[in-house]
Amino acid sequence: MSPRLTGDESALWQAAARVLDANWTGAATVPSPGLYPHQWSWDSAFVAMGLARHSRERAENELLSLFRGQWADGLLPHIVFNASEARLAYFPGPELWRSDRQAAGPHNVQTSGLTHPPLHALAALRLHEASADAEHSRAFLEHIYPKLEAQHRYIACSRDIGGAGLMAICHPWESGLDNSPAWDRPLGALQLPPTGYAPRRVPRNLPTGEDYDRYVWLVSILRDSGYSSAYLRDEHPFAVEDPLVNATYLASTHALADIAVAIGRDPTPHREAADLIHQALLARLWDRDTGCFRARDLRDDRLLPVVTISTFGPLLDPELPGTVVRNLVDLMLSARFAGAAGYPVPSCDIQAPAFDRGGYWRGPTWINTNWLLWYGALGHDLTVIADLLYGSTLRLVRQSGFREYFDPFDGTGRGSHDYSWSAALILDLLGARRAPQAA
Ligand code: 2M8
Repeated sequence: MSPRLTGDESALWQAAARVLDANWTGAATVPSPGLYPHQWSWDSAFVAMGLARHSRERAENELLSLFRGQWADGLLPHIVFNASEARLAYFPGPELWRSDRQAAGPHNVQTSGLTHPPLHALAALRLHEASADAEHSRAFLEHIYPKLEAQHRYIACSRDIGGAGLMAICHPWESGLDNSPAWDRPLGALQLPPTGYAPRRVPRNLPTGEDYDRYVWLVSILRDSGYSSAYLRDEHPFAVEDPLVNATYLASTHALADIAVAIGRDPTPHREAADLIHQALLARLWDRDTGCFRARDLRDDRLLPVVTISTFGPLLDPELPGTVVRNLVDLMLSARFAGAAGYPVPSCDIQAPAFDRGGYWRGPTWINTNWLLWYGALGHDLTVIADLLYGSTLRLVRQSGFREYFDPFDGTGRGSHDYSWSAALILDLLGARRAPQAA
């Protein structure tokens, strides 16, 4: 394979790098300047992986800026607010979360009180793998390792609500797949008091109204508990184990073990934790009857009915049994997903009643989920699947630009323009095949 980019790939590379340069605030990268003007957690993990191939220094700063918001108990918040942005630039802003009034909240920065899929150890490891300066890279790993360990300790201590080793999310926003139809049932079961919690008009298009009331109410009761782990475990009405979230948790736990090896620490505790997550994914979220992974609602101990893009997350598990891998590949290629979508992979089963080709996380194709499946497929030597995902992802941005999400049938771009993770992950995809080194 040629180490050089083709002319067309170079143009794409430069366009992606321009998006990241424009979205850089001096300390971190905003997902999109108009719609999301602060720092989001899993966005920054994806962005750091792209920056690793463009500007190594910024890649490190991206992660360190995010960890400035880490709470004393290890919680890595899903939003770190940029104080220089207008108070109303994004709803909900710091006033909903009140992190500055929490004993464990960080001192110099305001944050949300939820977390996000924990991809950060994997991002740190990929920075290391893409680095040309081994000594500098190891020093960075030494610096970030305790922060990553604290993040994973928080998840193990406060989010293993089901008691089997998996991470529970306590709000749809924690999944990153905010409006996924998978959450319709647990959200619908909430008994909201008769008050409107969210403004009727939020400064964005989707989702609005009733969804937002439920989202904001969930935050307010969590905040009123003081973000207490005991409250989360025993009382909070939304607690779900999601396959994609747990697959990122597993991939990052393996990455923590690899980082430990790289800096001369003992990887054993992380390998043991990874084994527990691997076992629990299969025991609790694999639905043998229908051959797919589903999210489990911990409040009624049932698997949720809708099959979404999350079902493919466990491809990130290097030890996933061959029969399970084959089931997932068949499902991915079937008319429920890639087989009927010109621009795979749709974020929801096309044949599900809730599928909506333009609905936020309810059907469109996203670059980050394509990237996760591509990365997982490579781990299982599924080169045909990896090539399909690589090609269809590049085709989306060539046709429609670095949009937030895309129509899975005709590739039309939707949501914000110049979206950071869409650009960053294109750099990573191109770089993985024909890497120019980061500056
Ligand atoms: C979306 O989530 C935020 C809430 O956190 C929102 O809807 O306002 C999701 O797409 C999420 O995955 C993403 O991290 C965030 C910023 O890009 O936007």
